[in-house]
Amino acid sequence: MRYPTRSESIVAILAGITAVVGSFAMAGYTRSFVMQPVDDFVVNTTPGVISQFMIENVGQAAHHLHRALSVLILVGLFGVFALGGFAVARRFDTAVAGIGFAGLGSWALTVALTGEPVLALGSSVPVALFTAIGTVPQPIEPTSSRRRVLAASAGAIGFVGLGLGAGSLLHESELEIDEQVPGIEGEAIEQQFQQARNQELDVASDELPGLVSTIDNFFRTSISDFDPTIPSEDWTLTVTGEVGMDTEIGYEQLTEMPIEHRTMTLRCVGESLNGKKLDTAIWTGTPIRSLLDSVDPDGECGCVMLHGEDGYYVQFPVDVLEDGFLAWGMNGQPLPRKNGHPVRLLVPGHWGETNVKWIETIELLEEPADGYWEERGWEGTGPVNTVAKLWEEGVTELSNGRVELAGHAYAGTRAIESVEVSIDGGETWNEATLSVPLPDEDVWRMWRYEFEPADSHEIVVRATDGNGNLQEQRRSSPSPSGATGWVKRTING
Ligand SMILES: Nc1nc2c(c(=O)[nH]1)N[C@H]1C(S)=C(S)[C@@H](COP(=O)(O)O)O[C@H]1N2
Ligand SMILES: [Mo]
Repeated sequence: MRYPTRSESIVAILAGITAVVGSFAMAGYTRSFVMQPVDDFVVNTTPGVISQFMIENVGQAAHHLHRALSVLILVGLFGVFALGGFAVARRFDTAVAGIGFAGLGSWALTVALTGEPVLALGSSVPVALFTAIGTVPQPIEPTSSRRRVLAASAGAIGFVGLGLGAGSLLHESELEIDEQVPGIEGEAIEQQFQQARNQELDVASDELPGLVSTIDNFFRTSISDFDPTIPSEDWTLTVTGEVGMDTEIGYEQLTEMPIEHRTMTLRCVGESLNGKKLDTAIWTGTPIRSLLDSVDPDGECGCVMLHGEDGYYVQFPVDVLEDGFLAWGMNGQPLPRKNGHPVRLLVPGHWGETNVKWIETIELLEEPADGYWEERGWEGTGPVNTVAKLWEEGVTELSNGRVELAGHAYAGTRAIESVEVSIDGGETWNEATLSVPLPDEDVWRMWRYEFEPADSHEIVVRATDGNGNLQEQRRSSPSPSGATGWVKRTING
């Protein structure tokens, strides 16, 4: 054995890069892309303390870090196959053996990772090609060796450009949802939209969401960067575990059940106090209760583990699940992929993590067990904390010189009773105007307050829930069980 030469190393890296791009060209940014299992592995094996730190301090940019690391790992793995190919070619003195080794090896690796034998050609062909480039007999003159590396680099750059283009263009339509979905149109949902529009507070800012968030703006929290693509005809929900016999329901059966539209708010336990992982949509679906008829809720622990097709799982009491809702429509559209297409669970009043997307299994448990986030130190399966938000876009200087403050407040099924605003750092408090509550049991309300500014103001907002409990004043971080404290914002007059 000898160390690879510098030009061999460069060609191997190029092989690695083009292999990842080739897989992307074949699969797009789907769960068949070779990056998915590696990225999920990186994310899932990151210790809880680190992911908690990243979620709270780095935020969205942290995603670029794990993506970059995943690509790096893959470039390394495929590169090693190319280097192995060079070694095999030397050992047996034939390029074909080396090319075969590198090509077959990287094909097998890709199939093992993705389970897609045909799409795996996307990564293995480039590795074989670059191994071929690297195994043609070394020219005697160093300049021509350099020229070869240059040509390989130019080829790789061209390949990367084409591959990235193909990957994003060719698979665009696969990622779109082109399905007829029962019950999402009609009078009932129109009326619900109309009511939400009518009851929205009239605020000066047009950036501030109304009572219903748009699908594009609705936050997304998912353990995987890669949303599952599940055609609704392939979807089933299985109830299993301590239930005697497993039951299974398909999409058609589900959507034949009584259809309801529910306006519901979701909030992620991981968001900062004044964060934006709080949104509301009008969901179309059916209550889950009748599906659980055959289930004995008084089993040993009275708890269930729910599983999503992306490998996500969360555990909470059956009693809580019984009030749940299975949704296949969102704002009059088929449920989008990012929000759980074709079917997700919605649990009234509980933290976002209980609302399993791409739901596939309900497992009745003998004993309680930790869900995905609980294994990582969170305690986010209970009812949400009360919060009144004052986002950046909620502060507007009006043309008459007054300042308008507006925002949203949420307390799950306890509902919002009142919102108070202080413009003097909490010395004195004023009642904000609230939007008329929507009839649904788990929705936010909008609030608005206007004042005459003088110098600078420390604004503080706080909500009281329907039980008469004031929002917790003590500040705490999102982990483990949701941020507490009152939102403050300084305004310079
Ligand atoms: N299958 C699955 N369901 C999931 C998650 C996930 O990663 N996978 N994330 C949960 C979390 S932590 C939250 S806050 C909500 C977010 O729902 P949204 O992405 O539709 O806003 O989905 C929950 N359901
Ligand atoms: Mo969450």
